Parts: sequence; structure tokens; C-alpha cells
Amino acid sequence: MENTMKNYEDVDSWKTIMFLYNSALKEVGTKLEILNDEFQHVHKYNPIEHIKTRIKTPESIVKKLRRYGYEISIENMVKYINDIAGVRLICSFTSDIYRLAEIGNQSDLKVLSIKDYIKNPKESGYKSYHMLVSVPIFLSDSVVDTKVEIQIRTIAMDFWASLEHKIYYKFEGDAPEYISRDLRECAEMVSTLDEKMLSLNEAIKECLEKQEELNISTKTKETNRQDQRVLQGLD
Ligand code: 0O2
Repeated sequence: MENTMKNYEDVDSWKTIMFLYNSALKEVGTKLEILNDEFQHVHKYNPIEHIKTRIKTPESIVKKLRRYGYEISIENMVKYINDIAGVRLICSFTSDIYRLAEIGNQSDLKVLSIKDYIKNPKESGYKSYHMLVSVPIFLSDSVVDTKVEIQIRTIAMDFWASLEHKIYYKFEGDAPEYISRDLRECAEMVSTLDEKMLSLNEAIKECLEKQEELNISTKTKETNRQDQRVLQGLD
């Protein structure tokens, strides 16, 4: 099999690999939808706001291989580029992130690595939870373990990362210092916003639970009163 992807002449093998990555995205996507539906079914709550899936563009793959100093070949691409198939999960609260990360415990997935940029943000201020997994793809005559990078972050973290990606990440570290500083400040604001939203959500839940308890006890008192009146022959 010809192994070079220069000019993508080897369409067959390129196509096969892309078929595998696309299949892996479908597998992981379905798992996540089921997890989200189960949460809705059991807790009446959806932790996932949106799911984005993407296959890295050939240009981006070539650029990354060059950045890593590897020769451009399909073999190197499969070996060294971990995020060719990527799933991004966007959730509302930081607490959802670790709940969703439990997908890594499913027995058919292998967790190859975890980069917790929530607990250890990047120098730039980037926050996100990255989990590299491999998922078995069952073909007619073989099973191929295929890598998928799952990124999990809040809406606020995603807002920051998307803008930073557009305006800064492509500088590859060469952006003017005042821009980097402002972005770090924005990242701190994002963290503060996430913390506030999480505690606000907890406070709302607590308040609703208290109201519910109050309603139940008022209803019980009312029912008791009615029962007593029936017993006393007043009704
Ligand atoms: P692009 O342009 O999005 O494709 P690895 O080889 O896996 O050890 P890698 O791939 O750098 O190293 O791993 P990591 O840190 O998990 O990053 C994977 C992807 O996360 C990146 O892909 C980015 O999309 C995103 N990412 C990582 N760091 C940052 C950051 O500081 N800011 C933003 N906005 N995104 C980040 P690519 O291929 O680098 O870039």
C-alpha cells in the first residue's frame, strides 16, 4: 500500500482512514447522545448543550505534522496526530464536565490520555478537558481501534477558546504581549462567570427544593384538616 499522502494521490488508503475516523465519530456521538438522554430520563436534566464533531482538515494535519517535525505520511498522521477525529461537548456548568468525562469508563472505550486544562489551565488562559480515547470499529473482517479526541468545556470557556483561536492561537506564541495579557484577563473573567453561574444554579435548585417541601407540608396539613372534619362529621 502506498503510504504517502502528498497531493493525496493514494486516495484509497486516505479514504479508508477517513472512513474509520468518521465511523469513530459516529460511535462516540451516539454514546454521548445516549448518555444525555439517560440524564434527561433519570434526572430531568441535559448536561450537554451542544455536540460539535469535526474531522481535521488535510491542511491542518500537514501543518501539525510539520510543527512536530515529522515527515508528511499517512503512517505519521495516524501515529502522531491525535485529534484527527474530534468531538467537542459544550455544557452549562463546570460540574457537568466531570460528569460527562465519565464516558471514559465505558468498557469498550480505552482512555489513552487526559489533559485537564480545567485544573491546570494553559499559560494563555485556555481551559478545557481533553480526553483521548480509542473506540473499536467493527468491520466485516477486522476490528480497528480508532482515536477520537473528546474536548469538554462550558459555554463560557468555549466562547473564549473560539475567539482566542481566531484572533491569537494562530500566532503560535508570537502575538504582542498586550494582546496575550488582555486574553488572560478575559480568561479570568470567564472563570469567575463560570463559578458564579454554578453557585447561582445551586442556589436556585436549593430554593426550589425548599419551596417544594413547603408546598408538600402545606398540602399535608390541609389534607389532615379535611380528614379531621370528615371524622367529626362536619363535612
Ligand atoms: P487546531 O487549529 O484547532 O486544529 P498532542 O499531540 O495531542 O500531545 P495537541 O494536539 O496540541 O498535542 O493536544 P491538545 O493540547 O489536546 O490540543 C488539541 C487541540 O485543542 C488543538 O488543536 C486546539 O484545537 C485546542 N487547543 C489546545 N490548546 C489551545 C489553546 O491554547 N487555545 C485554543 N483556542 N485552542 C487550543 P490544534 O491542532 O493545535 O489546533
